Amino acid sequence: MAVRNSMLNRLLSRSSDLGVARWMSSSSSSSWWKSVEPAPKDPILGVTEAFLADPSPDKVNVGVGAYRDDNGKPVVLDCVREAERRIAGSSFMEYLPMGGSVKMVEETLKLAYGENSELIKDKRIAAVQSLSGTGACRLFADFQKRFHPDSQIYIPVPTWANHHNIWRDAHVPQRTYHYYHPETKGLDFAGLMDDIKNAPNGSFFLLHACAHNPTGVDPSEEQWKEISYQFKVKGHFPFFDMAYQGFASGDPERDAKAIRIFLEDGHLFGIAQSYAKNMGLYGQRVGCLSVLCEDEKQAVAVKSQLQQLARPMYSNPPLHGALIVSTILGDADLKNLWLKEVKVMADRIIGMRTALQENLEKLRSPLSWEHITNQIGMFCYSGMTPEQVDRLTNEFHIYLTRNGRISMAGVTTGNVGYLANAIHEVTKSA
Ligand code: KET
Repeated sequence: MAVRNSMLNRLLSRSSDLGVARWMSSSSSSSWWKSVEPAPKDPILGVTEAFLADPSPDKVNVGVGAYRDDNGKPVVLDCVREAERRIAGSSFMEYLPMGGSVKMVEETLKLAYGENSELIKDKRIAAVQSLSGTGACRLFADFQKRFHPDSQIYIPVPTWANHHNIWRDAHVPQRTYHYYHPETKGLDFAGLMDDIKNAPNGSFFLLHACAHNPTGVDPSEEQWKEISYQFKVKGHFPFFDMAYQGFASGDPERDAKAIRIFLEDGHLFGIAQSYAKNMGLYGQRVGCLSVLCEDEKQAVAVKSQLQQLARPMYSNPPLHGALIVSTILGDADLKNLWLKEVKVMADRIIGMRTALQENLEKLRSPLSWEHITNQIGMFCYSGMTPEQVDRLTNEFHIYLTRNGRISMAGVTTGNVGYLANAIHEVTKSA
């Protein structure tokens, strides 16, 4: 018996040797990924990579939408520091449920749907903790594909570049709708309304809830009402990406206005929320995807399906950021401190808009820069061409995306003069 076993083993090991030899001769050892070309640089995060690699002491990063204080330093909010202090003793390291922290999700829904929302009480909202705003969008895109496999998504022109990647990777075909008017540097409201009307009934639309990225142009309250009305007529499904709640006006409640208008009109919709910007929790990857349903039964079903999408992707979301958020929002004093700190961030940005515009005017720029203060949120969509942006980077070490978007969060008292001068240099003969 022992002899037979050892013979069998020898045979087996020889046959696997032969298998390896055959594989090695048919394909050189480097062949597995031979067809893989380097991916193109990400238009936003690639800018940070280039900035970090530049040794110049003058360099300025106004690329990625990440808040900096007036010394150009990243900020950890005081409310976050205090929450960290309070949870420091916690030794809870277990998995969260697939849908994430129930407490965090509950508090997050109140921010979007309203503190005393009947919909929350009636349990009509299917909601799960997501990997920040990106993860919420992606989970929704996958959900859309699974349950409306033939649907498309209408995306504004322009939009956050990653929206295209997200719905592409979820295999949802993309259509676009008019949004920004390059001449007026404002909203192309007529074009937007036409596209809403001309889309097939029951289309999915991606809307930026506030502080549109990259344009900084939002519809007015009246315009939102008209948009909502037309969505109702057409039976479209609105999906709100709300990555900047609080960054438009300084008040998260005011920044939820568009959502509240759609709520009043009785829409069913989805929302992606993120704490990256408004709580400065960028790297914690904490956010929420919610889908408003007809009733509790539907919400239970939808939530279970969202969880089923999450399970094979990342199983369950991370704990720490969720704990920070629920600690802050679950405590009246900490929540008030957060609201004050959001306002400080938004106000600093608004101040920098004025400073940048005034500096350009002082330089007697032949162009109008009024749009810098008309636009809101983290970004200024400057109107500079990709070639002008290249000159800013190559000659002045100023880093921004090639669509001319300036992250106002990276502008400071110390660099605004340098930035204005460089912008003037590359645009004055335009
Ligand atoms: N939506 C929009 C509109 C958005 O601008 C961002 C981030 C996100 C979602 C995702 O953020 P998250 O960190 O996943 O919660 N925008 C900035 C950073 C990035 O590109 O990832 C940016 O535009 O610079």
